[in-house]
Amino acid sequence: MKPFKDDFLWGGATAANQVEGAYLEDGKGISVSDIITVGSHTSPRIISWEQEEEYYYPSRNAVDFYHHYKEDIALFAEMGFKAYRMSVSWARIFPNGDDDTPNEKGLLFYKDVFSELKKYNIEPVVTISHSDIPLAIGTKYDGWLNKKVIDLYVKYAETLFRTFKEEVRYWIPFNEINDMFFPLSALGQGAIIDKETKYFTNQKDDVNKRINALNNMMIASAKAVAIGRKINPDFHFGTMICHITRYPRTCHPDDVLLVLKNDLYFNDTCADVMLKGEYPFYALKEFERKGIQLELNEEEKRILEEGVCDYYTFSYYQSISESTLEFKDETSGNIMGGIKNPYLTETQWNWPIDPVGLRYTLLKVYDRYRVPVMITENGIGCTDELEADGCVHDPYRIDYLRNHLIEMNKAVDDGVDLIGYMAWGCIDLVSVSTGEMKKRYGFIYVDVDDNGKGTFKRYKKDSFYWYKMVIKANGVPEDDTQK
Ligand code: BGP
Repeated sequence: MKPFKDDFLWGGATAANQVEGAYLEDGKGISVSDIITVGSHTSPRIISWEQEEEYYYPSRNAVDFYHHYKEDIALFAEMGFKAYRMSVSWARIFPNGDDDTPNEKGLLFYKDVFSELKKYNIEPVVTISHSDIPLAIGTKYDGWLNKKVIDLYVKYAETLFRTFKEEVRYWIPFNEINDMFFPLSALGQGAIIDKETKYFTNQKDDVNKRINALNNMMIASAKAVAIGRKINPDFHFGTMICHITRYPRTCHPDDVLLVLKNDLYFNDTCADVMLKGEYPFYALKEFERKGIQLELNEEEKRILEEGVCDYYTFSYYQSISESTLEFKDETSGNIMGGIKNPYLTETQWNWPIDPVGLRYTLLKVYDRYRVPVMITENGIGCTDELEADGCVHDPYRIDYLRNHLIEMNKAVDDGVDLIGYMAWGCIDLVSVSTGEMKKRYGFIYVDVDDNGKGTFKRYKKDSFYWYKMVIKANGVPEDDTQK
């Protein structure tokens, strides 16, 4: 493998609601993620509007990063991380979303996290909103449906920009903003509350509301970007797209067309708006066909044009196959599944494993946008076994990562300007789709189970040593079997 750029940002990624815990500590308000129960691969998570005590709410404790951050960051540093992608919990800074002044203790926590990262020269890559909205924004304002929330977000973002002007250079306004194309994200991302919805994975849906909420999020992002650039011209702002790489299941022209249209609509609409500054024609047409009335005035169009991002980031877990023809076998996946692809294997959670799809995606997005690209999520969720001697042997994770890094390297050789790679869930964390702990992504094992029971002690997995070696070599070495 050819080495990556000298300043390549090797690192890992997490999100506040999946690692921090301490959900009411030091003045934090309740977030939407705090009312969603644990589920499993086969039983859906419940949105518990009354917050019944018999349920377990995994985000409330998560892996207690709030009290372990020094130890965790020291472990990231031991692996040689150059960057750490994390998110700020909005409700830690503005507990109700609309408070007059920010919660100083919340700001102090992140100040401490950033100074700990600085100690080890780890560059923070900060997501401003990663499925972690104060619940009050949902109950009081109807979430992102309400244009007043644009100003609440901008105030929150501006508070972060001013407070952490020196500490943070890389910002991501929203995690996987295009998830809003899927009903699953109405509550978690959009804070759209419908009390008739019980199951997180089966939300009562109104596409018109969801797309307008998304529109407001993109306006808020553009406003924040423009303000941020004035505060510090060295800030970088990245779109963050959940890229569901799609293949036609057959070469029937109808299948090829279906995939092209879905790729444009679901994968490219938001990045087009956030990097090119206007809605693409194909999305406007699709909104019209779906009967969506987009509330976007001339002033807001100008805001979108002025607040464009400057780098492209995306999550990549798998590809899916689609067809207009009947196929019975299905697979699962991040946000959505597809038809089984006979050329691919799958994870325990039935997500297809497709390293070549990562190279394909990198080529596609770089060709389309011609801005630096960062992979901000990639990884495999598996059950791990903690042995009596404190070891975790996870060759399956090493295989997944190795194969993806090899393809990523080929994409760089193809000419893609790739600036960083953040392995998702570099420390075990709560799964979004199932709420489980046993769906583990980390290089670091955390001893806590699906019901929050355990010592919360950290253990290094075999993949910890492997990733350390990869970072040191600035790529996967020829013989990567040595510790
Ligand atoms: C992405 C989210 C992450 C993360 C990941 C893995 O969509 O941005 O927060 O959770 O998916 O998904 P899961 O947790 O369901 O395994």
